[in-house]
Amino acid sequence: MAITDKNTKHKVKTKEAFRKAFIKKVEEVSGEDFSESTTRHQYEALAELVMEEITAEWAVNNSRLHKMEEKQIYFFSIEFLIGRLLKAYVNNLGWDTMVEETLDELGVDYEALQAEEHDPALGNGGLGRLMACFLDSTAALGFPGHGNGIRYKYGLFEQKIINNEQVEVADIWLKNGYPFEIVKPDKAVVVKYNGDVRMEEVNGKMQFIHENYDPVLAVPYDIPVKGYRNDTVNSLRLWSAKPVEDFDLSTFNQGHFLKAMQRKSEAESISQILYPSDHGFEGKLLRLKQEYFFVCAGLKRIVRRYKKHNHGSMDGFPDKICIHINDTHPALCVPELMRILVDEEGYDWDIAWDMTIKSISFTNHTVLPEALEKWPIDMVQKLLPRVYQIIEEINRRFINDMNWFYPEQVDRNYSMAILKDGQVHMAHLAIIGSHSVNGVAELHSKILREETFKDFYAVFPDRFTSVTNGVTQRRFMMGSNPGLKTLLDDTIGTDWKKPGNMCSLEALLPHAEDAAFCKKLADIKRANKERLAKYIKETQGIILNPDSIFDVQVKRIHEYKRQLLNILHVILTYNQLRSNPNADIVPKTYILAGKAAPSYVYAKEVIRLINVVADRVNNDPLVKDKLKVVFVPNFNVSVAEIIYPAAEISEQISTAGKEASGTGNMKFMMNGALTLGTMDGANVEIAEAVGMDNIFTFGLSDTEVYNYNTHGGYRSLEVYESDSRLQEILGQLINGFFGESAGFQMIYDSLLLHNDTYFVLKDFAPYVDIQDIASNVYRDQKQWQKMSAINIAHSGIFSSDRSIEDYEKRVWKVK
Ligand code: 73E
Repeated sequence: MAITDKNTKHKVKTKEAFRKAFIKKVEEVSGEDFSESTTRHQYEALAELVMEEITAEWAVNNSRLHKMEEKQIYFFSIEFLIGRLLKAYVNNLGWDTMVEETLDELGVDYEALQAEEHDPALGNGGLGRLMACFLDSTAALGFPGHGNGIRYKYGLFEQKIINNEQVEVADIWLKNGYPFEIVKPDKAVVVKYNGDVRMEEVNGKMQFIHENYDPVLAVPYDIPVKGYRNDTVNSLRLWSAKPVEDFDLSTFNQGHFLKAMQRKSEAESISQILYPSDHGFEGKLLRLKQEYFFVCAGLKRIVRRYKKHNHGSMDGFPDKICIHINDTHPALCVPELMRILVDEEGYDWDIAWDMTIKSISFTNHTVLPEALEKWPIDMVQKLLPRVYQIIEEINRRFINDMNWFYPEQVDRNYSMAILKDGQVHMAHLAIIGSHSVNGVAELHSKILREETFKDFYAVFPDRFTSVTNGVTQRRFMMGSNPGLKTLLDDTIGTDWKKPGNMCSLEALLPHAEDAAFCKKLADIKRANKERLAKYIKETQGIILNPDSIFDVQVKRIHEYKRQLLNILHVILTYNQLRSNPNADIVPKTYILAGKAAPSYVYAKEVIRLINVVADRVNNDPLVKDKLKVVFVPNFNVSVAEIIYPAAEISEQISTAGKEASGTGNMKFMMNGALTLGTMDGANVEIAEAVGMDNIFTFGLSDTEVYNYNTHGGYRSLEVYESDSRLQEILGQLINGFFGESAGFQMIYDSLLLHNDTYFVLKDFAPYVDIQDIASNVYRDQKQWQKMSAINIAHSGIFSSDRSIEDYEKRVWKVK
């Protein structure tokens, strides 16, 4: 599928040409002699050069796309957590050596130059980052696949830790402009909200007229997605909301200045801010507006382009277009595509429905009930009157069909309704309106089939499938761990770097026994640990011991992810060291990071606890170099790229059955960290890949958790009463041990009074045991490095290239 079009115009071909072009560009952007230029100017110059090169290829790709020769995939997602792009572009262009050497010769600090790029935080965590990895892999494999989302003015907040607490600061990422987007005002479209729907008979056919609506302009900004060393350049299209007329002149002229201003800011508010909560569903009107905004604008452009190249007809649309919806946030694609086909294109309902289902596929990302979207019916009805009518009709026909086919199952049929209890159930809409529904890891997909959507599975068994998540090795290993990349090249050759070929890393297996190889692997890890230690010293003033084990848990802060279990174990170790300062323990550094949703009070308490414990432990001379705890503020993609390569233990300790997949687990693994985790999400598949000897697993299984939750039988108080370690630790949470004002009653109550929903106490003893086992293995460095090598060797299946190939085979069938 790789694009082989030879029309691509490469501008910069040699190192000498690059050197000249760079100096010239720096002088252009700065208006100064090169010797006077700042890092900012150098960054802007390199960004411009890269964009000039890529846009030349992009134009060729876009003209191919306009011809509609191949089936196109469109990822509809409310989040795209793309991270910094400059280095990724340079690497994908194959410019890395040229750029590194030239900048070095010119005395330019390439790392500092990259740090000038504001890391766009247009996502909360795994769900948004997955889309960015998928875009990278789609382009690397030469598939035509594009993103469609929102260009938030403010990304996810910046996290500061002040007095041990999370403080949120606005993320003004566009402050200095963004060099990698191209605005296309001529491709703006109108999105209609509110108003009335009227029926009118035209030529014997009923037509639906939407009038008195509030129009908002959606303006597209395109970011190129450059494939790894091939000619593919796909697009990420992000929509920005503007008033239809920049200023409502007629209102203004009538003297209503404030009203005119209000209209403008109401329109702009739609793409103002990313909702900062992953998993929590809020039911806010603005969020619903956002969901319809990028769905409506995205579909409009896709349909326009399709019709333009299909003689004005929508026939054959599902053969050329895949609309892939990332969770339920874009589920309005179902009624919106129906509206276009029925109202605008005049198709009969049944034909339109068939086309819609064939076009749309749906990925579910969570089974947490609090994340399942349900909108109040009256809100949808008022904001999207025509779309709502269509949802009603979809629901009516679905229930009719069900009652016809399964007359004896009226209760079950009703439980699957899209409209019930005064709410629109978005997951039901997404399942009913698409031809493919998948979970993001085997275990998660099983839970979808057997629990969450079991009634749907009974009715549509063929619709359900599973595609395990993956991550792009180009960013999270080759780009962020160049030492490891070079070692792998030197050991097994360079073939493993070809897109789609990462499984050939298995050639590494024989070297896992080789002492010389393992020594090199250990040296690389050591260098990466020192790099992270340097970053932490510079940003937080904390000095780490690079001889200690780096044990890392970085991800959003959530009760089900159980950062609490981690920190309770840290307190245990601290207590042990206090009572026996000379205990023979393997020195350990616990590194945690992650943001909590601003309104998630409990998660913020956990952040405070981690920081309070860190303060206490790090300042106690008794523990010396044996124990350190660091909470790294403002975890984002760029910080992640420094942390993963330095990790030795990857903490993946969610309550079994709760983490749909996890993707951090994969990023750690490909950088040689050993997983210490529960049998949850993709951890299960990591265990399968490396074998139980090369992973540290512990804790309740998903079935045990399920049984406790459905049949009862768990009493956290009993666990507490039988474990003196827990009695001491939980006591310290509320008895002033961590300082007069540092009590943690809320956490204490959740564990004992509210019966510990996430089984932290139940899994505590097995967690302590497995931590001890891991520490003991670490004493045998030969064994540890061997396990690390085996993990790297088996990490190929967790490349997002493999995920995309699975989607292609199981869902989109582009070929
Ligand atoms: O397990 C992760 C998964 O690896 C899951 O929790 C996460 O998606 C990742 C990628 O598949 C996720 N995020 C959300 N739901 N699941 C979510 C929900 C609402 C808003 C924002 C994000």
